[in-house]
Amino acid sequence: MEATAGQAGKTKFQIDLRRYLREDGEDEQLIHLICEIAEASKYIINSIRTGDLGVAGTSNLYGEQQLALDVLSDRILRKRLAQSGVVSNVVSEETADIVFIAPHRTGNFSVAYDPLDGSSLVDVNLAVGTIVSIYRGCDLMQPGTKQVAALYILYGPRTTLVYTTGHGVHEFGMNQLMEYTLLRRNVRMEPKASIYAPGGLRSLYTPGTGKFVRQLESNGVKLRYSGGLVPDFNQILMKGKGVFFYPHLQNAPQGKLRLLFELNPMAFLMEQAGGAASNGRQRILDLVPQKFDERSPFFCGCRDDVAMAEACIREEG
Ligand code: AFP
Repeated sequence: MEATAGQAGKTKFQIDLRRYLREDGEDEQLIHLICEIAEASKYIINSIRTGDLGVAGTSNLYGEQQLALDVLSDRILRKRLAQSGVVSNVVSEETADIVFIAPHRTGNFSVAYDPLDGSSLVDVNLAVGTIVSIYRGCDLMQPGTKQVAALYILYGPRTTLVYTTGHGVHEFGMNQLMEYTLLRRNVRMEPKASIYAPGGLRSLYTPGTGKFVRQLESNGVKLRYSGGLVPDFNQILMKGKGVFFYPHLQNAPQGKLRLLFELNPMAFLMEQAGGAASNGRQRILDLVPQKFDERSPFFCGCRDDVAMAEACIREEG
């Protein structure tokens, strides 16, 4: 059945983000927060598409202070969260120190976010993303199991928003009116990978990770890696058959990726889609953070392959 254009170019089968959240019975304040983050992404898109790609602190030919895109994106998102009226505290990967918005306001949310993950890829026109983790209350040093929502926005050939509130994973696309409308509900992972995304230097892998990669390759699993966590993760999630890892390295036993801003939200999404997320020995979501910019090794994707990684690391480190 052909969808016909309804109000202002929106096809009558397009369900927008706010309506979908409402129909899913979400808390009104959480709906407001998620929609505010979606609104902020429109300004981030604009800064990516038109902004100077210079580094923070330089000035452009008009003498205006030039902001690096990640600094600009951080400001956009932080301002939106501060003005939302439902946020107590925020912490950003850009600053890694907590910003108290309204610490005594009860019944609110606290947000950890990476405003523009992979920002260095913009210069070479590769996809980047915003990653957001949402907790109820004021405490951001909780295990990932306490998240009430997680989402990312992927700025690629299309702009998409993928979220979970603990009731499955749902994908939205930005239409010509810059509204997010439903593309896929209940995205699900299959048990075995067909692609893998290996972060870090292969020469610095430990024997266990090296064994894991050899097993993937012997199973015919193909390498697909862009260097951007959000697009690499999204490819695995949307194809439903893959594993992403940024492992512990010989010179970096905790790997590179950050628990609060990157791993907890991605782990929540992956588990809600039926996949798994581990630090190589235990569930990411069970880790209790000790500091804001804590890092962790990360293996995430099809359950069977994450289990295989854990077995290799158990056997060979
Ligand atoms: P930046 O945000 O500093 O560009 O780093 C992006 C990232 O943290 C994540 O998006 C990638 O998965 C990872 O780095 C890639 O790191 P390598 O370039 O070391 O593989």
